[in-house]
Formats: sequence, structure tokens, C-alpha cells
Amino acid sequence: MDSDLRDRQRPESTGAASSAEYDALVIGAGFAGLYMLYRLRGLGLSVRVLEAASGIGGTWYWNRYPGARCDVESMQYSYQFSDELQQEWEWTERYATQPEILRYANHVADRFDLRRDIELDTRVTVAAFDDTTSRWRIETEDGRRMSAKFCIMATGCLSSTNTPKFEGLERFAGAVYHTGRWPHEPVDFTGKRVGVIGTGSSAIQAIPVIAAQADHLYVFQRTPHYTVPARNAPLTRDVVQNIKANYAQLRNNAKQMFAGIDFHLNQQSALDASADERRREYEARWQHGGVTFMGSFTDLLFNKEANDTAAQFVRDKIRETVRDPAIAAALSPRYVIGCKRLCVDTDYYATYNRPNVTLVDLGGAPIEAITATGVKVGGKEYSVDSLVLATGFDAMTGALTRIDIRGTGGETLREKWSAGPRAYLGLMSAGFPNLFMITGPGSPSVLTNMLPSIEQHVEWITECLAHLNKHGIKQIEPALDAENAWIVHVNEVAGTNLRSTCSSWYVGANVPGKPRIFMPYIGGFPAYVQKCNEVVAAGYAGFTLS
Ligand code: N01
Repeated sequence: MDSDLRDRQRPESTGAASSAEYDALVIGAGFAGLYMLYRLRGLGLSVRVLEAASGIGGTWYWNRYPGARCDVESMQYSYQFSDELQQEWEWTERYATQPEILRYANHVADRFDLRRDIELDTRVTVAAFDDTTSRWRIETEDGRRMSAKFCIMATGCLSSTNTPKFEGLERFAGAVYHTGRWPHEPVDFTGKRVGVIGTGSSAIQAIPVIAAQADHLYVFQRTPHYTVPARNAPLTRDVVQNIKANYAQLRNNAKQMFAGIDFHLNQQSALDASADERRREYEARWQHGGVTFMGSFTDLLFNKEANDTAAQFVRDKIRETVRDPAIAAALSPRYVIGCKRLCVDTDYYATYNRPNVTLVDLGGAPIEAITATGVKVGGKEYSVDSLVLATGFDAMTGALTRIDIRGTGGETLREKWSAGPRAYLGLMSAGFPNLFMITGPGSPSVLTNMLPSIEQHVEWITECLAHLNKHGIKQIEPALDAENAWIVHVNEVAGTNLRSTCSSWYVGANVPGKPRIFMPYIGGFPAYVQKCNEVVAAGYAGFTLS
């Protein structure tokens, strides 16, 4: 790397320093930040990764709630940039548990000697672009300052937790846990009455495990979510060896798929199939387990009538599983299946047959209040000793807007995004030169397997920085018209998909006051990658390089 990119390089890459200067600062040490560090080092840049947590792993560091595991299969929810890594690492279950994924992240950090450039317990509060020096000034919560030519946000899509302003929450005398900020010490619910608020993916994983331990569990449900069985199981030696022998093929197949996951997508329309054929297909996928249920037919997310057939199949399963018809009805969603993110569970519906579990259906109404001893709903108080808030995240934008990010002329990202996020390809936002986002809003991100999406962004950014260096370019940012055109496209594509039709965190509906915009790009991983590659091939079309 020549002096253009390294002009203010720190003399060495270990140890903290005040007012330190780097080529690049990466915010976040989850899977995105770790790989970004590895690649930037490969360019010969001085890099520092700043991480708010006391350990690496991002979402897998924080989300330690009972039952937490990934619902993308472990052999695919892993890096592919190093064949040695993917050959040597041994996943033990079809869906890896949170501790196993965290061990994997730590293994990666050690294997590639990443830790010496990561500062833990370092929360970034300010990132401001200095127009005179063309550098990003970073301030941390503990008052340190650093600067860098490039600032890369690896802050995650689901990392800023959402705690609704429940009236009286601060008065609750028992323990309160958020699934996204679970304590590191074991939490024992034995003999306790526990209240879980929320029934999204986190709750659906936690509820069966907490129910098996607690004296009594109350589940406060605002909206029922669809969930399909995981059918988790230990990975056999044969399965692992077979995948490892053909890993490149599997990874390539996955890249051709909408969600970046290799699986069999039935190309038939649900409406062209007979009722019997549909039942057989849904049943086979239900028995197989996992999110690939939505691949039963090609039009489930494009045609409401087709979608209804899948939704009805799941409602029938709920009725068959849950003995009390009134509870089964309350657990049965009526909206488009796959609109809110499809959940994957182990024994979720069956848990409602347990005598120590009570479903409190809010019927869309708000929780009235939290008292010192319980949760008040419809004039009735449910006494609990502990509260679990499984209330999700300020998704996609929260981790970015809670940092005071200031671009050219002092414009804040918060102001710019006040009516919804605006970014070109979800990678950069006009007015914020040399600031990159990994899996930002407007990229496929949360609609895909996050690992290949992260790798694609990291590799795009790496190639971009190498290009800038090669051509002596100091600054890159999107042209406003290209950014606007991309947002129009993101919205147009969203409008063709049933996923944009309900209240979900994809549209910011879970956070009061958040603008309702479908935030991820729903055109699919292959189309998105093609667009990114075309932009590069055309000399970074849509970007201003100076
Ligand atoms: O959060 P959520 P999550 N009063 O937003 C309810 C990923 N993930 O943490 O549906 C009462 O889905 C809210 O109700 P409603 C995955 O992408 C992955 O579960 O808005 N209730 C909902 O039921 C997932 O989609 C994995 O009406 C309130 C719940 O809280 C994403 O993270 C595992 C409320 C929040 O559900 C987020 O999942 C876990 C209020 N004021 C998570 N506010 C795996 O890979 C909110 N709720 C397995």
C-alpha cells in the first residue's frame, strides 16, 4: 500500500493510544468486523477494531438467552474465505448453539491473530468527518479520540436492543432480562414464576427451555408468529465429510440462491399443484425442518392466494399440536406467512400443552403496566418473579443512528435518515465520504444468510480501497442521484413482495416513531451481487471519486 492510504499510519499496530491515527477504523468485532480486519491487514493498512462488548462475536456475544442458536444450518452459517478454516472447524449440530458459534468466532480471531488489533470495552459515541483533513474523528465513551482515513461500520443489523417504554417497568422488583443482553452468569429460573414478553424468534427459542425450568411461565403475546420445527440433530461424520469434500460446490450453489443458502427450491407454483401435492410438499418440508419451508413453492411470497395455502398448513399443525382449541386459535397468525421473519423452533407449540405455561394473548392491545410484582393486562395482574423482554431490536439502523455520525458540513446521519435510511447499495451514504457500512440498509443482509453477505461486502470494500490506492484517489462517496435511484429500486422491489405487507422490524414497525420503510434489499443475493460487480466494472458507477 503506498503513502496515499498510509499517510497518517500509526507506527505499530498494538496497544491503545490517545489521539491515535490509523488508516482504517472498524466499529464492531462480530463476524463482519473480524473479517474486515483480516482483509484490511492484507492490504497493508494500519487498522483498529473498536468493540463495545468485553468480548468478540457481536450478536453471538450478547444473545446468550436459553435456547439461543442459529436457524441457518451451521455448515452454511460459517466463513468460506479460508478453505483451511472451513475444513478444520467441526460443527457438532445441524443448527449450532450460541456457545458453539461464539467459540467459532474466538477460534477465527486466534487462528488469524486478530486480537492484537481489537480494542474491547470501547463504545464509539461520535464519528465525525473532518472536511479539512478528510479524516474521520472517532470519540469513545471513555473519552478517547482516534482518527482514520476510512471508517467502516461493522455494527450489525440486530444489535441495538429495543426495550419498549412499559409503564412502571422501573418499579418491577424482580430481575429483568433482555434476550439481546443476556447475563454471562447462568440464570436459574427453577421455582420461579417467569413472564416472557414477545413471541418472535428469540422468545420462540427461549420459551420451551424456560418452561422446562420455571415453576410457571406466562407468555405475553402481542402478535402470534409463524414457526416451523428445526428438527435439530447432531451432525453425523458422513454428512460433515460429504459437505467438506464438496464445500466449494455447496458455497457456489448457495450464491445462486435468493437467500444465499443452498437448498432445494421447488420451482412449481403452489396454485398449479393439487391440494394433495401441496400437502405432501409442505409435510415433507415440515418433517425436514427449517426455514426452507418457504421454498415449498416458488410463489409463496409473491401471491397471497399461494401464501394462504402454506399459512393454512401451519395453522392446521398448530391445531393438531395444541390441545386447547382456544389457545391453538390464539397462537395462529392470520397474516402472510414469511412476512414477519419465519421462526424456527424446538417444541414451541407443544410447550403450550404444559400445565405450567399460560399464554396471555394481548390481542394487539398494549400491556397496561408493569407493577412491582407482575404484569398488568386487561385489568388483571399476573404475578411474576422475573421478566424476560424478548422484544427485539431497533433493527438495521439503530446501531448506526445511536452513534453521532457527522458527514461533510456537519450533517448527521440521524437527520439524513430521519424519514428512513438512505444508502447506495447499503454500502455508503452520500455526504459521508470514506464511511462504509457492512450489510447496511438497502443491501440484502437480514434476508439472507448473513455470513456470505458479510463476506461479499467486506470483499467489495477491500477491492474498493485497493482501487482508490492504485489510482491515488483520496475520497469516495455515492452520488446523490445514484443513491436516490437505488432507494427507488429498493422500494419498488419491496412492493412486489408480500414481505412488505405487515408490521415487522423489516419496516421498523416494532419501534414507535420509526419511519415505515422496508429496509433490506429484497431483490435477492445474486441480483444484488451482480449489481455491485457491475458498479465496479463501470469504474464505480454512481460513486464520486476525488
Ligand atoms: O425480535 P422480534 P426477536 N408490547 O422483533 C414483541 C433474529 N434472530 O429478538 O410481533 C408487547 O422478532 C413483538 O410483538 P409484535 C431474527 O432475524 C435470529 O425475537 O411486534 N410485545 C414480538 O413478538 C429475528 O427476526 C435467531 O406484535 C412487544 C417480539 O416482541 C430477529 O433476530 C434467533 C412490544 C419481538 O420479536 C429479531 O428477533 C433470534 C410491546 N411494546 C433472533 N414490543 C436465529 O437465528 C415488541 N413486542 C435463530
